[in-house]
Amino acid sequence: MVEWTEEERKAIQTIWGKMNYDVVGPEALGRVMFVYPWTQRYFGGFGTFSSVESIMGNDKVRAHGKVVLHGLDRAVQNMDNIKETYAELSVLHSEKLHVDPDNFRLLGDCLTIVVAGQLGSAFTPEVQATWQKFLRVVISALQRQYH
Ligand code: HNI
Repeated sequence: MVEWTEEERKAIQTIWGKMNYDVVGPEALGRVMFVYPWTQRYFGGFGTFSSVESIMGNDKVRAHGKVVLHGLDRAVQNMDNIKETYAELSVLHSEKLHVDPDNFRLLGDCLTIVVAGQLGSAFTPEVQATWQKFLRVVISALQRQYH
């Protein structure tokens, strides 16, 4: 089981307390789809993506970005049991959606960039270290079904 110090728990709560879902979710999903275009294939039903604007401004992409970010609320609320918390989502992404598991890391990187931009100087090295640990645990839980 992953151990969390009180400081780490506080850092995650602080980041989450400041989370702007309407900006961070859409911006991170849009970026992953633009920067790593092969990820667009999973969202064929969302429309045609011909330019950065057509991705970042797509209502379905924006809405789904918020869904994904709210999906992370579950990890924040269950920090001691992230693996079990994501058991079902891991099955969904592997067996139904067939998402390549490496894409979780790419989305994590885009989330980090957007969160860092939002938090500015509050995204200290210590806060980043905790954030990256949190993401690692989430990603490994989502990848569990693939092993
Ligand atoms: Ni993901 C659906 C959470 C990464 C492609 N995804 C969901 C749902 C949640 C979710 C929640 C809604 C499930 C439901 O309807 O029951 N996804 C997450 C989280 C991460 C993640 C927490 C990582 C941090 N998903 C990814 C990645 C891809 C991805 C990296 C592909 C590149 N997800 C999808 C697709 C769907 C989806 C596709 C279905 C979308 C739809 O509505 O058709």
